[in-house]
Amino acid sequence: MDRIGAEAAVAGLSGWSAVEGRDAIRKAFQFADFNAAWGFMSRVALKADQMDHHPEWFNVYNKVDVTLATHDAGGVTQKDVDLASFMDAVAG
Ligand code: H2B
Repeated sequence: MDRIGAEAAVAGLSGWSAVEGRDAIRKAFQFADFNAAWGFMSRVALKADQMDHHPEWFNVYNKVDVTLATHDAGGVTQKDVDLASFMDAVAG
């Protein structure tokens, strides 16, 4: 899959930003509590596995910090935009 780059990717997304020093995008999600954060992660995990496209993420209680890049492409592709859009829809 072709690289589109972080800047182009975030232009069409809400709340996502380009990571410094690497072609990747990130967003900090915040939920009401751990239950809501884990529910989000569970739904995203199933989708990510279906897509064979997996997030880098870090969870502390109600916060989930997500970084997306396509490792095979060495940067951001449409797959990252698609997964980011899914995450935004699931997060509500
Ligand atoms: N996830 C992400 N984010 N980027 C990839 O390039 C990628 C992946 N490649 N998940 C997949 C798995 C690949 O390693 C397997 C072998 O299909």
